[in-house]
Amino acid sequence: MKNYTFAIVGALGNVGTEMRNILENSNLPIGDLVLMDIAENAGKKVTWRDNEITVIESKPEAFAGIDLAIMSAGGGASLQLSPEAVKRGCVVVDNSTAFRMHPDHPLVIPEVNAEALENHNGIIASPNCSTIQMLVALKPIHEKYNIKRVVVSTYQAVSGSGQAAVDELHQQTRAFANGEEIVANVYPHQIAFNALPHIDVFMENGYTKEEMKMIEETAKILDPSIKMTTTTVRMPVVNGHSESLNIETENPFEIEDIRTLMDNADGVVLEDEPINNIYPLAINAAGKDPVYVGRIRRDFSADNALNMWCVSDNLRKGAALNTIQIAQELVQRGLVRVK
Ligand code: 3JN
Repeated sequence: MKNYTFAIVGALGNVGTEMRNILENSNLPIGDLVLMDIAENAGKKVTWRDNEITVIESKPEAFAGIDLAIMSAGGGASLQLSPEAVKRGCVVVDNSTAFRMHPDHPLVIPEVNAEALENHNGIIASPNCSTIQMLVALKPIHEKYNIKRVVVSTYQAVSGSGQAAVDELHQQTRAFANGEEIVANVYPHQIAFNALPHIDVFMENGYTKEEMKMIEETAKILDPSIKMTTTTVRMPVVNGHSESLNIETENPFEIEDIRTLMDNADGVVLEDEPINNIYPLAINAAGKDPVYVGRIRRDFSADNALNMWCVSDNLRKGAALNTIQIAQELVQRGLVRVK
């Protein structure tokens, strides 16, 4: 098999670091790995598979000779750099909002809609972390029972806001324990010992942008006829997003069959023995690949309805791992080429 030159853009960020870790043990045919980041980080050295790699600045010319770039550099950088990369023959898998809702670019979760990759134009978008874990769990239920409506509440980890937020949670927790003043910089309020119903900016319709991302991305990836409402909440958890999903289907189901579906679903691990205190937990999901599902039970307040609890590492399946799985699909399907 041909060996490809890969690049990670945003290689020193939270997600870029996960990308490097995952690629270290992947079986992707990587000839060379190029690491790019902002100008201030150029020249830094990183060890990868026993080699020392010098980080270079992410700029248009840097993409010459690269076959596939996985990018987690933020929406602005991606908007500017991705078309330049494609011009130079590089396929881009992008983790930001920049191209997610653009009709020309596929938005892909390999377990859900890998076939959307077939007609890519050089740029493939990876969804928001909260969308990814939810749709990995919803896809098998939708296929068999036709989902009509979903009510979602998220409990999101601070790592979704970057390393500064992780540091702030630790700092505030220490300050609290020491009886010192608590200072909030990253969020508008204290995050330690609190829950903030506010992720990303507020929109005119009263939803946050994070909430609207989940709704719009679900329509593009799974089915625009699914009705959905969302509340996204930031929790004092370092890593691992949790979600409460209330699901109504068109067709009647046995709850035991939902459990079987989840047990057999691609990318899902069922953890559902409440009698033994076994259900998905963020602290157990952190550092792992699967989407964990549990607390599956009938919602007696509506016809054909159920509740479940869904947890995954937001930096792995929610970001780095999904982009790398997309890269794997592209390699397997012979799609590492720009038309
Ligand atoms: O807050 C979270 O838990 C998820 C954060 C997502 C995020 C944060 C900054 C920029 C995104 C995203 O992936 O939707 C972006 C972006 O893509 O622009």
